[in-house]
Amino acid sequence: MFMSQCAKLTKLTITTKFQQYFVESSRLLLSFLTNRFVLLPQLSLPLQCNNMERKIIHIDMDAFFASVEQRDNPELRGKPIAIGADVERGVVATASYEARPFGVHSAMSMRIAKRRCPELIVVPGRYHVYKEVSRQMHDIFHEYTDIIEPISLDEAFLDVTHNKPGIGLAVDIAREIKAKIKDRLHLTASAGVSYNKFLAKIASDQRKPDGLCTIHPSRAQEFIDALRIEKFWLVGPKTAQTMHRMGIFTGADLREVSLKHLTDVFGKMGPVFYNFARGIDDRPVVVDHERKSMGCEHTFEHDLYKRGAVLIELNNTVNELVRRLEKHDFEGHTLTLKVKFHDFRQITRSITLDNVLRTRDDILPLAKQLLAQVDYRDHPIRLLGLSVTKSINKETSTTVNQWIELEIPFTEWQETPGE
Ligand code: DCP
Ligand code: MG
Repeated sequence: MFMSQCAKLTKLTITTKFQQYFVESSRLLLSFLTNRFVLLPQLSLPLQCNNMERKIIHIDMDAFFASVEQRDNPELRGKPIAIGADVERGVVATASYEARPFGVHSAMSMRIAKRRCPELIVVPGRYHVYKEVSRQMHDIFHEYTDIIEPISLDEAFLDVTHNKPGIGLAVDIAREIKAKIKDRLHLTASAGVSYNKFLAKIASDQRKPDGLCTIHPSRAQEFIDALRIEKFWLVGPKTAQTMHRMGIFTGADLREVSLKHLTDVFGKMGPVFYNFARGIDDRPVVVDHERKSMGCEHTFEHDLYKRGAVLIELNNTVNELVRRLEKHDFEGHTLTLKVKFHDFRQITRSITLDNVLRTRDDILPLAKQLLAQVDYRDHPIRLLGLSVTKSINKETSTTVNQWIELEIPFTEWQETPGE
């Protein structure tokens, strides 16, 4: 009953004193009676229910690709290894825990990784194997729930509020899942347990590797207050820098900032951060969350107009795109280049092929072809983006291998959570 009351309140636009009084009394009453709504935002803001009834688990495998390689090749065990191509422009997909103290990590150039760790063993990736392991992990998850949202090959959210074996405590399910992954797959996973996705995701990262961490509703606010802002989901290095400039270093600092201020600075992410600081994240665990496109984009510090510089950035963008495609096991048939010029004018160019686009060799030559269609001599480039789209829009596409111009919603490309 209180939940539905609260849902109604969410829709209220509070304009009169009477309404304010009514809402404030309801808030206090709800809070008093149920002790569940203590985190409701202040009156002047859109009210949101903080549903603490759900039981969410986030599972994230430890050093996934590297652990699979060490499992399958005993000679690699206990050694610093990096997965990726050992070529001039190779990039580290992931590093074993033995390599990490040297400062070797995902997305780093292999050249730098080898400089940091001269003993590093570079192992080429075997994606079909990782995909199979991922499938086996999902078989284990399905023993508990069918409400599973995969985030990448090695990561997923599970809603176990109503679970198949009827286990009361989510932490017991997480413990069982970890044990089954160890017994059957000979790999370790870390698990986070809480009442929403935001907190479960943070929890799984707390005690890596082989970790298990629960954030109980009664301790959530205390936990978030102490959390460093870099650890917040969706706070990447750039956002963290901006927050530092605003004097925000912890969750407690973030909670001090008004919704208006956060929205002014971070746009539509403002309310998200505002709610995260209060432990509020009512997004459901979404089954069959089928991605239609994946991409990445970069805004440059200085606008680019020299061909050499543009090509280098295009190459970097391709590398990053390929890493994302690998991580999420995603492939498609359409490649789209987005260019934003110094005057914020934006164009997109796309090409669609019969064969799938997945590797650097598939994508780089096409990206160069698309760039050749763009005249930037008198219009320096502010931003470059590339995306791969799964299915082609039959109405806008022309025949295979022909240029098409598409309006792709590039904002959809932003990576999720901590990726
Ligand atoms: N991956 C990738 N490129 C990246 C990041 C990751 O190809 N930039 C791949 C390799 C990882 C896998 O995705 O093994 C899972 O990514 P995670 O971020 O979960 O990293 P790991 O599982 O390797 O390590 P951790 O123990 O920190 O989760
Ligand atoms: Mg992982």
